[in-house]
Amino acid sequence: MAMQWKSVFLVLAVSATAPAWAADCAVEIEGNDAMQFNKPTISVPASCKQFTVKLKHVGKLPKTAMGHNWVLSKTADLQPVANDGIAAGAAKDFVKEKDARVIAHTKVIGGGETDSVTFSTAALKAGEAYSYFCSFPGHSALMKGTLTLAK
Ligand SMILES: [Cu+2]
Repeated sequence: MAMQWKSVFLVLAVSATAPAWAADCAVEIEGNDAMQFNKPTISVPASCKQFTVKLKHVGKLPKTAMGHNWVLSKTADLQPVANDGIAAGAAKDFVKEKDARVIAHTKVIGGGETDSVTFSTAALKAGEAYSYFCSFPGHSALMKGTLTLAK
């Protein structure tokens, strides 16, 4: 009997620390060994002050061979940001240092690893076209999607 009451208390405690709105202000996206993301679009609810993207590499290859990151910019900036990222190199996670065009980015991860990034939605405008992509050399042609600020 005592054990049951403890379980009830634990459930209540966990619920209290995870408000219902949190699920809508976060998304998980997977990258794999076939150089693919598992989502073509991400919609950010306008009610979120902050938004979290959790990147999970579900493959097995190391980050030196099949590394993935998640980089967000305006769609018009995707190619130049990706080009500058390649020039920046692996030590900088293939993102140019202090690149103002980059709204948010994770680090580069390998198979079995995860990383996440939280950014302020104040950086996003309704009606603007945003794209996310992997800036590992050669990946952005396949690994990309669109992000929009929803109503
Ligand atoms: Cu990649």
